[in-house]
Amino acid sequence: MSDCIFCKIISGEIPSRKIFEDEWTYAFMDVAQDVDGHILVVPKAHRKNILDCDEETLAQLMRTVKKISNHLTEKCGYNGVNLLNASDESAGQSVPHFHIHIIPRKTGDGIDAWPHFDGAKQDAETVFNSIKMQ
Ligand code: DGP
Repeated sequence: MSDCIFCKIISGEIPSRKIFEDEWTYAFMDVAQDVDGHILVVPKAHRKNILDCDEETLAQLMRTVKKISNHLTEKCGYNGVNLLNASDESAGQSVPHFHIHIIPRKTGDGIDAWPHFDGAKQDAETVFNSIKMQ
């Protein structure tokens, strides 16, 4: 997509710190500098988020996420990762090109990468009945 920041990063029109690239996917350092090693993994094909992403593209994206996660833990001294994604503006997505955030983690690093919720507003049974699939 011509006006998409991440499409421009993939094509090289906007520079990036590339971590990995294959036929399907591109991974690069997030510009935020909010935590050490913050990486974004994106499909080369423009998809907005998980909701419009076809299964093959999604499978390739997650394959790269795993490859990088294993690289971080096996070669770079990290113990684990947080994987984060916002799909839709309602969920906080700010760049409308599908991306998985990888946050590399070390035991005892003190990083708080888990969202803090305010508590459920409805009882669990009501919500369960409205969202169950079968
Ligand atoms: P999200 O809020 O989940 O849609 O995350 C979007 C991320 O994209 C955010 O952490 C900052 C990052 N980002 C935005 N513009 C650029 C850019 O031009 N270059 C890089 N490397 N990252 C960007």
